[in-house]
Amino acid sequence: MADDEIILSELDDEELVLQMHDDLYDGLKEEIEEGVRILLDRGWTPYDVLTKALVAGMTIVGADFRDGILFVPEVLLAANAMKAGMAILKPLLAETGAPKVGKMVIGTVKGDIHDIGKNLVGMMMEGAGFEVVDIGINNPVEKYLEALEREQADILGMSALLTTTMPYMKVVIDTLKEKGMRDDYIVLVGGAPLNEEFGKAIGADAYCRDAAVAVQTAKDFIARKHNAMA
Ligand code: B1M
Repeated sequence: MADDEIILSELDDEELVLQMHDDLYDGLKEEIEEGVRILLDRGWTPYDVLTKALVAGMTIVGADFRDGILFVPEVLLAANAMKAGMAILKPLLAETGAPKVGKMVIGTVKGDIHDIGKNLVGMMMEGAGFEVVDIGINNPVEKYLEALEREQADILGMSALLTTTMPYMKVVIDTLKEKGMRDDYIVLVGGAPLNEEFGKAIGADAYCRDAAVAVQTAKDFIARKHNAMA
């Protein structure tokens, strides 16, 4: 072992989180997995590990990607390391044993292959007791419609990370309207380039800034639906 090799388990929490940001930046999958396990062993909640170590690290990657310091291959490695960390957290976040409160079909829109945020939303929704059917990335309107009908879903969740793909959400909502299906579903949208105004303009029920907001919004809408039915 080299003298200067960092032993993750010897770092205190703050140092370890900073080191994990660096490791995520460098796409070091095994180190990220180890870091996640250490924080969990130290009593961190899965949610704190997710937000403070992984999501915060990915924000740094995003800024440097935007500024041309990182390029697609490096960002892919970082995304891969992030996914490995998320895979450890997923069962823990889902471990509520709560009865299913509703069903959501979620997917990234046509032309868009970003899926980390969508996966995170799916995980958090499952953790909150929702049944989640993830239809993946690059979804044309037909795939959303088919999944919604097949799954008898309560909620449609759409994700878009590109300014060029976010307008496609309106295509999906307009198609639901044309087919007289719009009122059958709660439509929630999210993704970094969206905002509240955009959500309203395209006719979604709500824009969700992050996964925690998505969970709370979904719960609120399901409660309203149940009250209306009662
Ligand atoms: Co892409 N990319 N990317 N990328 N990428 C962005 C989005 C970009 C902002 C980077 C930048 O320039 N700063 C930029 C878009 C610019 C724009 O549109 N104006 C960009 C670009 C340009 C591109 C390419 C075009 C690059 C190229 O090829 N030249 C290309 C597009 C390919 C395509 O889709 N057709 C591309 C490719 C890639 C990679 C493949 C390398 C990789 C994706 C890997 C993967 O997802 N499997 C990648 C990544 C990782 C990013 C950044 C760095 C990080 C995205 C991410 O995962 N964030 C991103 C920069 C950034 O966003 N800062 C960037 C972490 C994630 C947890 O956050 O996805 O926002 P986010 O999700 C949040 C909320 O938004 C919300 O909750 C989540 C959790 O809190 N949310 C929802 C998201 N979806 C929701 C759905 C809901 C509710 C809430 O439904 C109910």
